[in-house]
Amino acid sequence: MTLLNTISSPADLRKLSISQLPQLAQEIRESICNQIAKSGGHLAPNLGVVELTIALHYVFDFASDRLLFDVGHQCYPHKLLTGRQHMLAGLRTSAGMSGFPEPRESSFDLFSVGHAGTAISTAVGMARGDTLAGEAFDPNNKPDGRRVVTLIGDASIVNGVAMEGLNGAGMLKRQFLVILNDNGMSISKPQGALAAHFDKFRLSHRYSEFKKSAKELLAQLPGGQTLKQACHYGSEAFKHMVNEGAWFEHFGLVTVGPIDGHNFDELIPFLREARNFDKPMVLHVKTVKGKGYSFAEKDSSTFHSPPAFSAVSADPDSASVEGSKLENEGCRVELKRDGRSFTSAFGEILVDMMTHDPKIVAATAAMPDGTGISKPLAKFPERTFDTGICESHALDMMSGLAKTGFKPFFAVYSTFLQRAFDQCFQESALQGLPVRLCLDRAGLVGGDGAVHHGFCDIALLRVLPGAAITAAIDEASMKAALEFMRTYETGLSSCRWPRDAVSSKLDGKPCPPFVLGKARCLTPEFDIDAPGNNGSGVPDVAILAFGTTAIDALAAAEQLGSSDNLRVSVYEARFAKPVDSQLIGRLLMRKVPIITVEDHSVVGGFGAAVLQAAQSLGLDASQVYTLGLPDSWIYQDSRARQLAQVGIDAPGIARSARKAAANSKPQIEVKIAPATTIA
Ligand SMILES: Cc1ncc(C[n+]2csc(CCOP(=O)(O)OP(=O)(O)O)c2C)c(N)n1
Repeated sequence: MTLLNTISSPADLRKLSISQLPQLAQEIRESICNQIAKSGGHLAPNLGVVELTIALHYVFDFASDRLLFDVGHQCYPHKLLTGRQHMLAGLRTSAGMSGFPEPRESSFDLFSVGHAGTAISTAVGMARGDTLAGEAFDPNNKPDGRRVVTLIGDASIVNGVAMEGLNGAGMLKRQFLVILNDNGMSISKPQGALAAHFDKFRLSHRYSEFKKSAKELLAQLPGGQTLKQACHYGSEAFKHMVNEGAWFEHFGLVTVGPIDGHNFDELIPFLREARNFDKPMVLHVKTVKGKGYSFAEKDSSTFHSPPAFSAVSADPDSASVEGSKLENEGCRVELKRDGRSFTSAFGEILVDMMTHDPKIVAATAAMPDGTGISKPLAKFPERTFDTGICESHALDMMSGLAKTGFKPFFAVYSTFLQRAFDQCFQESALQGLPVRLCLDRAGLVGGDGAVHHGFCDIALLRVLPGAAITAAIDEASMKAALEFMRTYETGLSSCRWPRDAVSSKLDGKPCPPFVLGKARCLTPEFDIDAPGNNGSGVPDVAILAFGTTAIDALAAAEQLGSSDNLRVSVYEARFAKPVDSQLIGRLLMRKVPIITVEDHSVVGGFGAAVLQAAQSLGLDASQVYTLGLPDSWIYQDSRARQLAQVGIDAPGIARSARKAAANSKPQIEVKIAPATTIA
């Protein structure tokens, strides 16, 4: 029986002695490491906060106190301590635990989160709520009242939303603890002036002196004395513990530390004092990202959120060393990857474009590897920018670059573009400035689940006058779309692609250039626009697919052709704005039912645009069927299972096409209007 097995709630943890906690930390690390090796998941961030999380649950009672995680990718130890060990084996699948805080799983998780910067503000809200409800901790009147703690990383705290949170936190007149988990890393190297400031601070003598003397200083505190009392009495100990002049003090937050986040003998006494401090405070904790697993410590970027991996012996003759420890001398780690990703293809295409066009500039907001921008960053460092977790700033900066005549490409996950929507509207679209958005992880993202799906970028961008919204279906079409965007100078443009491998299905087939508002037929035998096609090639159903669902639609069409003898035409829609109204008009006038498919919400997406086009053409919009993400949340699972769940994989599209063909009105002879007469 391990110590971890004895813990079904934090109350069990508090029965352990402090001297048992290092062993518990070791067991938690091993469980997490072994699981992530099988399923993938956030490794380095979780290994770095094991002691900190144990100490927090040891000192606070989060059955009543409030614990809010920022980003939330470091919540695995918390989940293991709050009754969810049995869910670890199903990590990031529908059968197990989400990789982010998830209130559906446990009342110990207060918000579903995955976007950086939010925790301080939600914590301020809960602190204010608890105070209004008379439930807040008050040293004199309610010593058992609720405390509020928020845990945020050094790269997330520079985010504008976090700054707004700090600005609000400094106004609180009650206990409020912000723990700054400073590991000196974002996913890759943190960016910006504040990161440089933290960096200097870490290396200062003050820190090491402080570390040496922290225990001694604590010992000087008279027994049972709180920080507040210490402050009041102005003891020497407190003066040393408080980092006077710290940056956060300007927000009105007392700043303490930094302290060693892996040392229980420091953490627990500090947290006990902080627990009773009745003013807003930042406790600066220094941790090592990936702590305890040498591969992750040495390369915390790769091991931030690796896919499944195995540790194999460097000596090919010896057996695999996969096992509980995952770490034997001389072994190396192999990550399990599935083929060439869109991300990788994008990085190479952009480097090529930048080589030929010196006006192109590129940016990422803290995701150089995740978006493929690390390639241009290495080749063209003077024209490629990493803004840190500052999406709004990045978009505005790109608008500024566009204003000075450059051609900005901003690579961002679809889900994080949401942070910069206002800037898309005002600084780019309204000015007619051509900022190009390269949207990675658009659509269902798999294991990261609801907090990361790129489900609404089309809906957001469609409302912006002048925007050109495209999607890629494979590497060739990505290249063509990006080239179109390079020359689209009149407004904002975007191209989206999923977290997936690029398909090779159309390799070797010519990929025509993107022309504004024009779809491409992928099934020439049933192309309604084919010259001389006056009936024989008219399909039973047309599938207009936006993005990679076109590849699945092709598979569905092939299947329906052989199993049901149905003639299905498939179009790579290419543009969600403007949609190909002429094509829509010609199909509907011939009574060909249209199925739209997109890896995006059906609300406000590509299908909605097709419906609107049909309606404004005065045609029968009831023959347009929209497939996409339903108006409900999709939780963590593999991307393939998520696509099947919502019916936009090949079998799902085939089912819908069969139904649409069965429902369609009998074909009647109609006079086809020449394409040019359709508005
Ligand atoms: C708004 C937003 N942009 C980007 C990300 C992607 N992201 C996830 S974790 C992370 C780095 C966070 O660094 P830090 O806060 O220091 O925590 P650590 O991972 O080092 O523990 C980034 C950029 C995000 N979650 N939210």
